Amino acid sequence: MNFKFLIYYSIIFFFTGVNNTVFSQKNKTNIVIIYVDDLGFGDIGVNGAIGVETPYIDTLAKNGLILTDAHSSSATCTPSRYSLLTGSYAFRSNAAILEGDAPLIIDTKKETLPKMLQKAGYTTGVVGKWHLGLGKGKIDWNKRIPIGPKEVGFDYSFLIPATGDRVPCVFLENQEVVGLNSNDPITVSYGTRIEGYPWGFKHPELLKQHTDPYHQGAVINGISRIGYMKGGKDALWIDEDFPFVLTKTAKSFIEDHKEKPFFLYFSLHDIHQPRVANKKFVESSTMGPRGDVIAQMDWCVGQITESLKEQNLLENTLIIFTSDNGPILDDGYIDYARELVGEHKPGGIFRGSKYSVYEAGTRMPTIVHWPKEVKPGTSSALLSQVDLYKSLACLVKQDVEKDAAPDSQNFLKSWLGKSNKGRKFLLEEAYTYGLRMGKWKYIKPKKKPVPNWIVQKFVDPGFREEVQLFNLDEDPSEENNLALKYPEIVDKMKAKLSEILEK
Ligand code: NG6
Ligand code: CA
Repeated sequence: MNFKFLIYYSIIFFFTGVNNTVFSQKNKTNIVIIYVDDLGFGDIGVNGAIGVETPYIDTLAKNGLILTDAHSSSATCTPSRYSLLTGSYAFRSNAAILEGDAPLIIDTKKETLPKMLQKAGYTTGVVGKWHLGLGKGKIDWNKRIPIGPKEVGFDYSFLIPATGDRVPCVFLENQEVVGLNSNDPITVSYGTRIEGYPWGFKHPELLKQHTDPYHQGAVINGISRIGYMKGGKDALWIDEDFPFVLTKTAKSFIEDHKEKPFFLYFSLHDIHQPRVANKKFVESSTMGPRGDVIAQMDWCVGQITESLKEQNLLENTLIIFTSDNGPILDDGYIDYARELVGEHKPGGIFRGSKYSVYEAGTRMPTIVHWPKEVKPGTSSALLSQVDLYKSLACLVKQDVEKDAAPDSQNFLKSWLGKSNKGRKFLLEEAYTYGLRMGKWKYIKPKKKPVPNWIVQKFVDPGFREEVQLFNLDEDPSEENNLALKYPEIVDKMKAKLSEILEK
C-alpha cells in the first residue's frame, strides 16, 4: 500500500471508529435516580394516597413498573444514601444521621456508584440533598471544600449540604457556597452557641413554625434550625424556593449533557421538615404542609420528566423514583402533620415509620420508568437499594472493582421487571436490625434504651427485649409476633443475621 492509500484508510478508519463510539455513547441509557426524602409507601396516588394528588408520579407509575417490596437499606437518611452510593451496608462504617458540619463518610479511595458510571462513560451529577458529610474535619465554608461529591465521583454537584433543618442554610455548587460575599464570611457551630443569626429559643416571635427543643438554634428565614450560624447573608437559601432552584439546576444538567450519557442523582428535600411549601403549592392538599410538600415534590418530578421529554430523552432514560426512609408526621416542627393527616396512611398498610425497623421504615414507594425496556406492570420482588450499584454496573456492562460494593447483588432483571426473583435475605437497618426471608420478618431484640427524642415523636422504633417474628403473607402489618411458635425459623434467621453482621 502506498503512502496516499495509508492516509486514506486511516482517515476512513478514524471517522468510522469515532462515529461508532459517538453512536454507541449516544445510545447508552441515561440514568436518573429521583431520591425523595421521608416519603412513605402510601404517600403517592398509585399506592393509595388520600388528601393529596400526585399526577406526575402516577403517570410514571402507569407507564412504568411499580415495585411493592423495594427497600431503602435503612430507616434514616445518611445510612440509606451511604448504601445507595457505595453498595455497602451502613453498619460497616457506622453511618448515622450526620450534623451539618460532619466530615464525608464515604472513603474517597474506594469505587462508588458514580465512579463506576464515570468509567462506563457517563457524566455524573448530584442535585439536592447530600447529607453524607463534607471535608475531613473542620470545614471552612468560605473556600472551596476540598473533599466532597467530586471525590465521590460526581462531575457536577449542587447541594443542600445536610438537611433543611440544619445549618449552614446555603447551597454549594461544585463545593463552593453559592452567592457568598467574601466580606461576610460564614461560621457554623454545632454544640457551642455562637452569636450571629438569632436563636430560636430566645426569639420565638421570629418563627413561622414552632419546634421541639432540638431545633432552636439559628433562625434563618423565620425557621429555627439545628446548629448555630453567623454570616453569609447574601448566600442564604429561601426554603420556599427549593422546588424552583433544584428543578432548574437539574434541568440545566440534563440539557447540558443531552448529547452524551449522563447519570443524575436528583435528591429532593421534600417531604423532610421544615415543610414550608412554595405559595404555588400552599393548600394544594387537605393535609396542611406535609401534603402540600408532597404535591410540590410531585411537580418537581414532573419538571424532570417534561424536560427529558423536551430533549427527546424520555424513551431511553431509566428513571428510578424512590425514597430514603419511611414517613414521619412529627419530626421536630409543629406543622400539624399528625392532626391533619385524616384517613391518609403515609406508610400504607405497613407498621412503623422513619426510624423504625417495622416495614414502613424501609419499604419505599418505588417506580421504575424506562419506556424502551420496561413494560408497565407491578412486581412484588424483594429488592434493596444497596443492589442498585451492581445492577446498574450490569446494565452499563462495567466490572465492579474488587473491594467495592461488598453487599450489592446484581438484580437488574428484577429492577427492570423482567424477573420476579428477589433477594433470599434482605437486611433492614434501623435502631436494631430486621431481616426478611421469604414471607418471614425477624427483628433482633435490643436492650438499649430508646432515645428520648424518638419517643417524643410518637414513633415506635420497634426494638423490644424479646425476639419478634412476623409472617408478612398473612400479617403484612406486623401485629402478631410468632417467635414462640416457630423457634426453628427464629434460629435460622438469627444465625443468618449474625453471619451478615459479622462478615
Ligand atoms: C434527627 C432530627 C430530625 C431530622 C433527622 C434527619 C433531632 C431531635 N431530630 O436528628 O429532625 O432532621 O435527624 O432526618 O435532632 S433524615 O431524614 O435526614 O435522616
Ligand atoms: Ca430522610
